[in-house]
Amino acid sequence: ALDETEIQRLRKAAKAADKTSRKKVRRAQRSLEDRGPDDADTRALAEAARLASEHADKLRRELEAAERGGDGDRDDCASSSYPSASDGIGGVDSKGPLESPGRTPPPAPSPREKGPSSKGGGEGGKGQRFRCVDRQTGVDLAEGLVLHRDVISPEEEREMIDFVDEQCERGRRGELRKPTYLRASGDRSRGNSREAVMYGGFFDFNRARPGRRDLVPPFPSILRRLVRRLVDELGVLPADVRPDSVIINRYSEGDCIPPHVDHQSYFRPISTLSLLGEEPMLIGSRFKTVKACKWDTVAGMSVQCPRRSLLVLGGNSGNVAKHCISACSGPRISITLRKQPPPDWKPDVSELVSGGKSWAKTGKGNKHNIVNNDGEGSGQKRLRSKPLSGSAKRRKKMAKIRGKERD
Ligand SMILES: O=C(O)CCC(=O)C(=O)O
Repeated sequence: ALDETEIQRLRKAAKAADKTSRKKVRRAQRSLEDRGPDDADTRALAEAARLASEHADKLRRELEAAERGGDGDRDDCASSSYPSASDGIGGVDSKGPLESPGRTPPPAPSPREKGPSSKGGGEGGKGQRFRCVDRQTGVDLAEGLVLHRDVISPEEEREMIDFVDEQCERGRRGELRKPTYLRASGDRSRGNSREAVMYGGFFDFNRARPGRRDLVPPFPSILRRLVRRLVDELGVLPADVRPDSVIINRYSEGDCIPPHVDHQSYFRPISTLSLLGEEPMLIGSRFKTVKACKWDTVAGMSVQCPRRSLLVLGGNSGNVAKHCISACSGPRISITLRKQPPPDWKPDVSELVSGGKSWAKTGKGNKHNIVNNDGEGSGQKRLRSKPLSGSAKRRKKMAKIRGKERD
């Protein structure tokens, strides 16, 4: 295992390599736009970008292994670097000059995964892919995981941040129809003040599954534009899994989202766009809690989510592996896009029973640390036999009194 000084050195080197790699990718991308894919300079710059990106990935993996205490090969985890210059806005086709020779073949679609997109992204070969074989099960937890950098421009990111800030501000003032805006609160989320805004369909945090669609507003134009960009223009999300619901999470420093798998009724892939801050997402099958709001993978890997990048979780990464974000080092916004089950979808009866029971037993059925404050909003009876806390009892009593006064 490396000592702290060596880890520091590695951290610095990894950061510098990442910066260099991005610079080279940007130069290659500019050359691609200005001079075209067949130009000799473009090809040279693309090759330089590919090498720099490979080097940065290697250092990042070494750092991750060192930070985990030197047993980096506990699971067989790696990222295969795809040519980032062909990624994102203005990118070339995956068969273009920036193709990396040693890339891994695209994985076979999982049963829940819809067919390949013609332009790439989820299946077609663009973006950065990963591999992380759980030694115990032999399952590649990262199959179907793809990172696409720079899917929006810095200006577009600014516009989205302003939009989210405005919505959160309105939510805090109680101006958004409940339960569009939710904020983590109460015991279960101590130290976690993540805010969430939803469009297109309600996600019932208490039961960790989709709720009624009409409880929250449809996509505003800025999100419709985003979906058009990702599906129609870049093809990084498949057209037949066009997202129709979104949860925007606004994290402050120290906020987190615990390990969870998205409800099985959502179509895969799901995807998450990172804005404002760069944080790692942990993806794995077994986690250990280091302290409140901080996890480490026992079987899994950490994927850095740069600003303006889209992390696509399809295949095993969306269906089998759990994902989480440990306490953020600063503010971060994520826009998680999902295609909901059909409007007539109902949870399985077994899920209703066991979901309710397990929640009552463990008191932590809410994997996301956010408590619905929709009151009667969800239209579904709350499956809860856990004794109410003092403040909940008082709230219930006050609601009863108010109800009587209204009568
Ligand atoms: O913030 C993220 O990137 C992940 C969000 C997420 O996992 C969720 O909303 O379920």
